[in-house]
Amino acid sequence: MASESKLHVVMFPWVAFGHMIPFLELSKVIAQKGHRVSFVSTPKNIQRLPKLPPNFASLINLVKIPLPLVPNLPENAEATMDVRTEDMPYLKKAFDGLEAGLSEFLQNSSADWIIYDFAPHWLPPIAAKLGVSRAFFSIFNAWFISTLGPSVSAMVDGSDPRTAPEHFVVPPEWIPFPTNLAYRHYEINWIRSTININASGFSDTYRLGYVIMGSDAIFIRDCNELEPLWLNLLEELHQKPVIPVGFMPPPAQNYGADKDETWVSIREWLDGKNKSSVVYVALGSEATLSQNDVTELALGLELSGLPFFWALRKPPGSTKSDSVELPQGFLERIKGRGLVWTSWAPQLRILSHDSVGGFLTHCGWSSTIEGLTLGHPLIMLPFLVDQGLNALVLVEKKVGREVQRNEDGSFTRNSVAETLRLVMDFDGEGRAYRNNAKEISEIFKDKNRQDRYLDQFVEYLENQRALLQKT
Ligand SMILES: *[C@@H]1O[C@H](CO)[C@@H](O)[C@H](O)[C@H]1NC(C)=O
Ligand SMILES: *[C@@H]1O[C@H](CO)[C@@H](O)[C@H](O)[C@H]1NC(C)=O
Ligand SMILES: CC(=O)N[C@H]1CO[C@H](CO)[C@@H](O)[C@@H]1O
Repeated sequence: MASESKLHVVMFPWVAFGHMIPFLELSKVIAQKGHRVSFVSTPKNIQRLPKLPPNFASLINLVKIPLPLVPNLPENAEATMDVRTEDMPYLKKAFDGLEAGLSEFLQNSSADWIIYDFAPHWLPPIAAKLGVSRAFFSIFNAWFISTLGPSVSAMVDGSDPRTAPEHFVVPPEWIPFPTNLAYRHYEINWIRSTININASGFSDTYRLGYVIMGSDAIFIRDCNELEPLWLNLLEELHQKPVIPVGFMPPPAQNYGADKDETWVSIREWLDGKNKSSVVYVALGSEATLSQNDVTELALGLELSGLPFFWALRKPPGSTKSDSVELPQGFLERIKGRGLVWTSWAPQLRILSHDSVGGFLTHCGWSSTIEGLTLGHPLIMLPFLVDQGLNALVLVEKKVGREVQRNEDGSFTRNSVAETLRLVMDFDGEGRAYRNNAKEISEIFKDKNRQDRYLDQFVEYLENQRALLQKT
């Protein structure tokens, strides 16, 4: 490619590792096609990113902009993993303070494109004034974004009665095709935290609506082979081109090094188990489980009689006084059969081990993609906004079962154990889930198809920019 047609693309993710990692993966895709990338975040976040392979080091410029201090935000907190759920609004407020630093950077960078996340509602007008093309990159799928509001103006305005939290218990009426996608009553508080204005001064839907409104395009981690109606709907609702980038299945190098000490000890444990017998249990890094949740989940795993590997990290920013405890005697009773792992766990490595045969997951979109890429049936236990909707779609696709919750949202050890047994059964229902998960994994791991999405995405960046520069 001629050097004058090289693009300079600026990437600006929200400060959560679940967002920064897919933004970084997308940066590599752009850089691989010979374009220049500036990846912008705060110093401590840049420092904690996985190391770039040497061939990318000169193509991806890691740009550090210091996070301003705001009252109530714990010292040194720069990412969601550093703060408790209730402190999240202060992190968003600090994030908004990156405006001055990023503007200065953009003024000086002669960027062609800036690709950003849902949070920086102030950014599109700044970029537009500088003549930089703009896109929102959604790490969430099309059904979640489409159900948040009938239009960008409704999302920004917030006064449309159809977008009041109570209305989300039935499928939104702006969805023109039959669907069962709606929040359960106990999930209303999850959606409330997305819709309500918070200490950051803006609701998440306001942020998202504004960001989409000011964008030239929406890039999204989704693809036509799974649920095509929602991608078309998203385009219609928001009147913006929607370009799916595919699932971006995790690359092999993310599986961790073979000789890595953590992995070696986990692998040895897994090697001692029968094929497809182990349940991998991980509920994501964002949800804060209550003491009751942890107790019932633990006792449910115990009751199931199944071998399990439980990646159980302390909730973000937790102190000794608010940390949760495993039931008394639990660790001794499950010794040999189950393993509770309290530090970082190489999820992809574990999921790809032969002994693992099922995934007890919160149904976050990234984890869902990882589980299904490896063809595992799912035991679903959602905890946050988009996760409940993901579970509904996955239940309909019969790739697993959701743990039944009571009306108040609590769940019991018995419902955990029963769901585990049904999904992990080698015969009957379990066999069907396993086969369906294997079948659907073909879409996720079809490298040609997924590469085609990424090629088309980069072509879009190139062609649109060329068009804009001509006019
Ligand atoms: C702008 O770019 C010039 C030349 O690369 C550099 O010397 C200057 O420090 C930059 N200013 C800012 C604010 O980044
Ligand atoms: C593996 O399966 C066999 C046959 O069902 C069983 O006897 C054995 O105890 C299992 N091994 C482990 C480690 O669970
Ligand atoms: C500081 C503040 O306003 N926090 C609120 C943010 O939103 C959640 C969910 O609606 C409330 O529970 C908090 O009190």
